[in-house]
Amino acid sequence: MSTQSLIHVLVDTDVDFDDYMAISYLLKHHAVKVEGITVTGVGAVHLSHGVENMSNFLTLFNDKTIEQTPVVAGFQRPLLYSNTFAFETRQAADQHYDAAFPGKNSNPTRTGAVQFLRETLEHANHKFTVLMIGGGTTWGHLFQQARTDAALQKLLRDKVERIVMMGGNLLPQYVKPGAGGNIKDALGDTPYYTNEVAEWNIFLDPLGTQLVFDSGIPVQLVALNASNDIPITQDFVRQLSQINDPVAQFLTQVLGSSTIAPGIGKYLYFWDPLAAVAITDPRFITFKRYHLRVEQELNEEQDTSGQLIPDDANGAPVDVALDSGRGFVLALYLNTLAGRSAEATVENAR
Ligand SMILES: [Ca+2]
Repeated sequence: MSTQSLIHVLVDTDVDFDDYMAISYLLKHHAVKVEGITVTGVGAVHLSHGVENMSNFLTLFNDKTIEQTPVVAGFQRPLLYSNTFAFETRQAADQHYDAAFPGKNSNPTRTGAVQFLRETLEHANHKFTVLMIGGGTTWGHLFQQARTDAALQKLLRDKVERIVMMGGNLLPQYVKPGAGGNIKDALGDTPYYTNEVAEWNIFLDPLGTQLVFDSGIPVQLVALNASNDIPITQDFVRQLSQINDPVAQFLTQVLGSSTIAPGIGKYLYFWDPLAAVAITDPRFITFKRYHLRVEQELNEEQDTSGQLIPDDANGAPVDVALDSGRGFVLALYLNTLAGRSAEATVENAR
């Protein structure tokens, strides 16, 4: 691992509880440089809160360079429809799960994610890996613009090496074992959506994801099929809490908060942090190439919008994560949070 060259990452996040877990991993990893964080208001957090929370979150690392990582506002609404997370979920994210930041980040945040991303690609003399853990809206805008802007199209093809996106699920009719959707899981006893086949990141903006798939850039989709292998357990929270570090302590507070704690060992999984691990160590995850399209049609009675459909004739190539090595992933994650990413090799995890 020490021979691994630096991976330049651009993150797009909806600043949910597991986004903090994913971004912590990247910022703690010796082989990763996070070059910018765009925040989407299409997901857990509302946009203004998300930008402020992510900026202040960076003060936990006690590192001036990390504190200066650009934090940039994206969009308030999806490219298609207006589906949203439950109000309570969004409020908890806005209030950063009542976990305290050490201080206010004095570096100014920015607006205009599309312009920021374009400039960042233009000015860099290296390629980027993109981590999308908040749906496809922000980059979907960029790819949509590129359809009528040849210079932007070329810039994206030249400078973006690959996209790792947390999202989606392949249903049992397509693969064994399959993964069902997770829309109703988050809606309690009175679900206001009928959709049983989609995953939230794609459901919230099916067009955004379709634009990402059609971008021509290699996409690795960290789907529920793989994250279902790694529930977040009490044992994991206990191990995290034993790491004597402000970031690990912050994450422990988040996972212990009143809205998150009830799901530990029950319905919460290693979603976004698994996608972060896919950035540095994709070998812990089994990917299989599919040609996929995203169902765009909304039907309020029997909704399938956001469903991933394998379609060899009309689909775009996507490498879908079907399973993951739970022990390796958790060991690597915890070692990295403890500041030992360089030693956390496959050999040591055995
Ligand atoms: Ca997320």
